[in-house]
Amino acid sequence: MLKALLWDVDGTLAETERDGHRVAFNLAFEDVGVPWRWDVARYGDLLRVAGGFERLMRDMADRPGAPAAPTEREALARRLHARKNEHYAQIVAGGAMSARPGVLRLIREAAAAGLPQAIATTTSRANVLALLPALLGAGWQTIFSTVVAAEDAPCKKPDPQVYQRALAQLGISADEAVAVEDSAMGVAAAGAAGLPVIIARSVYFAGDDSEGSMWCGTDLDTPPPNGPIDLALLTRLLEQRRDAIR
Ligand code: XBP
Ligand code: MG
Repeated sequence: MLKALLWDVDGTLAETERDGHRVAFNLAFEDVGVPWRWDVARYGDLLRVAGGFERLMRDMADRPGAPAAPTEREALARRLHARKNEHYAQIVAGGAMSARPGVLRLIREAAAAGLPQAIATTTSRANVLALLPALLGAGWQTIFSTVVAAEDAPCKKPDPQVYQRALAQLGISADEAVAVEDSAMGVAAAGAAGLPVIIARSVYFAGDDSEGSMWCGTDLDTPPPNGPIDLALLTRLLEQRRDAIR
């Protein structure tokens, strides 16, 4: 029986990477007075590194203009990351982000059915607290009983820690839940925690393979016969997965 849905945030709920974090990083570069900008393609390459701070450090490793001393480099990355998050909160509060197809429908269907739902993300709690009310209104906290973010699970995806901690808080075993992800890195994290996972591929991960997932589509509103993803289909997918394992 399906007992919970665990939601990834960035790329899954909304196209926050391309239209939120990336734009906010560029505003932070401008604020701090460095001439760097991340275009859509460059940011896509950097997304192979989980975590905004880690992404900055990775980018600086290739930049001749970046500070040479490790302590200075890290201090600059911390400053840029903090500015980025301020801009991100403003962008999101301004209504620039909308939920991806089918996301609000499935969240509401699960809430109406009394199914527990959790957030399991590599981004910070502050970024979750900025995005969720913008997408779902003030009532989002009654829908998501569990929020596990970067501060709670410092080992970032593809490490399974964030999913393991969410499952522990929900008090259920992995095969009773489904994770909703957008990227292969997220699928790896959920899979390593033993969770059945579906993928609604975001723009940056359109080319990722679907290995390890029990369903993969461009979004949750994928038309029949493969979609749309609703609780009835999720329950069927779980049963099929169990039969295949037996
Ligand atoms: C996405 C991430 C995050 C965000 C930026 O996590 O990898 O690093 O890109 O957020 P998920 P921070 O898909 O698990 O939601 O700057 O807070 O890292
Ligand atoms: Mg994601």
